[in-house]
Amino acid sequence: MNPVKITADTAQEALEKVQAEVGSDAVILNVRKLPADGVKRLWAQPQVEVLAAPPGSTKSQKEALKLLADKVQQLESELQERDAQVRDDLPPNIQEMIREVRKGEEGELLLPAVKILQDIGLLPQHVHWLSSQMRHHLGSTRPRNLVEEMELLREVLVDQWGRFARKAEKPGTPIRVLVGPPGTGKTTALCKWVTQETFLRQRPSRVWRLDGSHSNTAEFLSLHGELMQVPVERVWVETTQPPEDTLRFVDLPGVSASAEAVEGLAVQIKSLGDAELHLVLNGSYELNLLLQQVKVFEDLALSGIMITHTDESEDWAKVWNIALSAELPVTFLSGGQDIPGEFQEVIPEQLFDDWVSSAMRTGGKII
Ligand SMILES: Nc1nc2c(ncn2[C@@H]2O[C@H](COP(=O)(O)OP(=O)(O)OP(=O)(O)O)[C@@H](O)[C@H]2O)c(=O)[nH]1
Ligand SMILES: [Mg+2]
Repeated sequence: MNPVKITADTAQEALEKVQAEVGSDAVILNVRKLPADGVKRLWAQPQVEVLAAPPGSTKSQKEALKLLADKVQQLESELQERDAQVRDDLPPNIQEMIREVRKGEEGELLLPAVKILQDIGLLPQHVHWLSSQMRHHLGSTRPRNLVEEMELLREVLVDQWGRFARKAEKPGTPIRVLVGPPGTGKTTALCKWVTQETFLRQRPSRVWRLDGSHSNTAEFLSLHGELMQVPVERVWVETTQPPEDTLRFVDLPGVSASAEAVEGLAVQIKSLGDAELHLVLNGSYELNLLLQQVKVFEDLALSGIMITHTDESEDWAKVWNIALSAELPVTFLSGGQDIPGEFQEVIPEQLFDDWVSSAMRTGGKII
């Protein structure tokens, strides 16, 4: 039954009429004073108008409200779609401005732990990637505190590191070749590596000190080989290869970080057969320069990156930024000229802990 409008001279009379017409459990929807119209206004009292409905009809009102809410929602989403469409039609520079503003909004939504990594040197492009990874990992559950958030962040970064390592892994025992720009410490790192394999792991090794676009003058490598009783050859002969269990290392002179030089190097490396390539970078250089070098050398299908000169610069944010930008694991950190000296295999969990704790010690930015 639809609501009924009842008019009476007094409120009491109106209520009696409502009870008579709609029933004793009628629901009063509205009451208002109704002024008399025309000349009647001069003598007549204002009347009372009551809008009443039977109890069941309030349900249909609720339903109507729900329908209305649904309709509003539908209109809102239609408007949003139209908004996106309009944005797509905007000139590219305006679209870019909108994206910039949105980027700022995202920045404000960074999880506190991600914000900390940003403050201690993680590059913006990795901050954005990490934020979306964290959101994906978290779903609707949020860590209860900063420590839990940090633990999750560590897990996400370590997982990613593992993915890089698996992707770059070569089956069997490929030849280990150290490449990179001139003077970054390739031969020194190779000496340290061979020393560890020979003395710590007791594995037989053989080294090739080969010439490249210019001659390999690292006489100290041959001397070091003699000391360790590891053969160091000057010429690569495919037919006289050592037994399967022997580790094979190749030392090449540095090449400049240009596409042409790297192409020449690629041809030489191809002639060696199955090789695992490690790019050796001087960690005391500026991050931007190192990332440029990575860009040029990554055409070689690298397996990992070694960072030297950690005795001069201990910057763990730089190591993470290089690994995440190159999408490769940093395999070893080498510090100092002495052999065996400092030469450590990188464990990403440890690298994360060192990064955070060294930043806490220095109390701020470390880049
Ligand atoms: N302080 C410091 N010096 C290093 C380190 N690694 C190498 N060096 C020094 O840097 C110089 C060049 O080292 P090499 O190992 O010959 O460098 P390389 O990359 O083989 O050089 P090329 O073969 O000529 O491209 C030498 O004087 C080394 O003693 C390091 O980690 N720290
Ligand atoms: Mg060398």
